[in-house]
Amino acid sequence: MRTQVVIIGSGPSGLLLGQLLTNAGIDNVILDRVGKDYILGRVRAGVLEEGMVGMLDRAGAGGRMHREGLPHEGFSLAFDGRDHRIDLFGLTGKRVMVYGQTELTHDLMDRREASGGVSVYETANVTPHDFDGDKPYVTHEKDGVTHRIDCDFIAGCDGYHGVSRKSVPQSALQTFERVYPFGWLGILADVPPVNHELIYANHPRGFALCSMRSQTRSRYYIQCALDEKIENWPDDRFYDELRRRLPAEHAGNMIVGPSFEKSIAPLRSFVAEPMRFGALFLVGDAAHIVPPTGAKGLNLAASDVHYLFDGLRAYYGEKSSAGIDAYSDRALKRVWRAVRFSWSMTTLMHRFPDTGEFGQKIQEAELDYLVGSQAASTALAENYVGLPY
Ligand code: FAS
Ligand code: PHB
Repeated sequence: MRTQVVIIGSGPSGLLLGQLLTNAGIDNVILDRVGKDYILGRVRAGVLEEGMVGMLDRAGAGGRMHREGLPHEGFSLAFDGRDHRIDLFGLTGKRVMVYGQTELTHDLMDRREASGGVSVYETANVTPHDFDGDKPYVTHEKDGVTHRIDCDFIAGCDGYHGVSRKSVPQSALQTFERVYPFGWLGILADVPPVNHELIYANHPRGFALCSMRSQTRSRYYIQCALDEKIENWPDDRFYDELRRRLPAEHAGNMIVGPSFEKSIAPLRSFVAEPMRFGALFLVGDAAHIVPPTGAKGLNLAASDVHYLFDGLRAYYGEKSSAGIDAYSDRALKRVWRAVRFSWSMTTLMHRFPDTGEFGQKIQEAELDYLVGSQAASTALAENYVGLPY
C-alpha cells in the first residue's frame, strides 16, 4: 500500500491533522494500537483556546462544539478564603470554549468516517522505517498479518508513550523534563457545577480545580500525593477535601453526587527537541507534555498541527519545503511559551514539599498582586486564552 502521509495515533493530534490533509486532498492513513471506544473512554482536557476552536472549524468538525460547548469569558483564582475573577474577555477580547476532549475526539472521528478517511484501529507493532532516508515506510500487524505502507512523510501523533519519539536515535534527540512531586485526583459527576466559570484554588492543604463538561456535569480535581490510591478516596472524602480547599461561599453551595469516573494523573513538564527527523514529525504529546494547570496540553497539539499542515500543504501544493523545514522551530517557540506558563501556574497554585508557611505567604502575596494589577492579570489572561500561532 502507498499513501502520502502515515499518521501514527488517532488522538486529537492525529485526527485533526488527518482531517485537514483529507480536506486538502492529501492522502493519509491513521494507525492506532487501540480501538475507538478505548480512545473515547479516556477523560482528559476540557478547555479549548480560540486557536483550537478555529482548527476544528477548519476541519469541518466544529458544529456540535458550537451547539453544546460553553464559551467562557473568565475564570476565578481562589486563595486565602477569597475569590478573584480574571476577566479574560475584558483583558484580551478573547474567550475559551469549555468542551471535553472526549467530545472533540468523537466529532473528529465522525468527520473522518463521513469523509472516507482510512483509519486502522487495534493494530500492533506500528513501526516507522527509513524516515532518515528517501523511502520512508511504516509496518504494522493486523489480524496476524504484517502490512507495509510506503509514504512520503510520517506524523508521530502517538502521545508520550508512543513509538515515534522512541524510534529516533537517542543521539539525535534532546529532552527536557520536570516531574512534579504530586498528582491530580479527578472525578466526573453528573451534578451542576459549583460555579458558572472555572475556579483554580490555592490552599495550604493543596490545589483544587472546579471545572465542568456541561451545565449538568462537573469535573473536579484535588492535588494529591503521588502514592495515593483511588480506593482510599470514596466520594464523600473527595468532596469534603475539595470543599475544605474552596472559599466558604462555594463550599457551602456545592451540589454533590456519585462520581462515575475517578482517576489520578501524574504531572510533568517534558519537551523533546527537535520535533522533526527527516520524514518523521513529532506532534502533540509525542513531543511535549505540560501539567494541566494551564489547560495547554490539548491546545498545543492544535498549534503543532497548524504548523505541520501548513508545511505539508505547501510541499504538495507549491513544491516548497520551507514550511516542513521550519516546522520544528516554529512549533517549539510556541511550545516553550506554553511550557513556561504551565510551569508557572503549577508552581504558583500547588503545595510543594518545601513550600512551608513562608512559601504559602509568598504564593498568596503573588496571587494578591496578580489579581490587583491590570498588567499582571493581562499577562496571565493572554497566556490562558492562548498566545498567537
Ligand atoms: P494522545 O495521547 O491523546 O493520543 C495518542 C494516540 O496514539 C492514542 O490514541 C494512542 O492509543 C496512540 N498510540 C500510542 N502509541 C502507539 C503506537 N505505538 N502505535 C499506534 N498508536 C499508538 N490537557 C489539557 O489541556 N487539559 C487537561 O486537563 C488534560 N488532562 C490530561 C489528563 C491525562 C491523564 C493525560 C494523559 C493528558 C491530559 N491532558 C490534558 C493532555 C491531553 O489532553 C493531551 O494533550 C492530548 O491528549 C494530546 O493529544 P495527542 O497528541 O493526540 O496524544
Ligand atoms: C478540565 O476540565 O479537565 C480542565 C480544565 C482546565 C484545566 C485542566 C483541566 O486547567
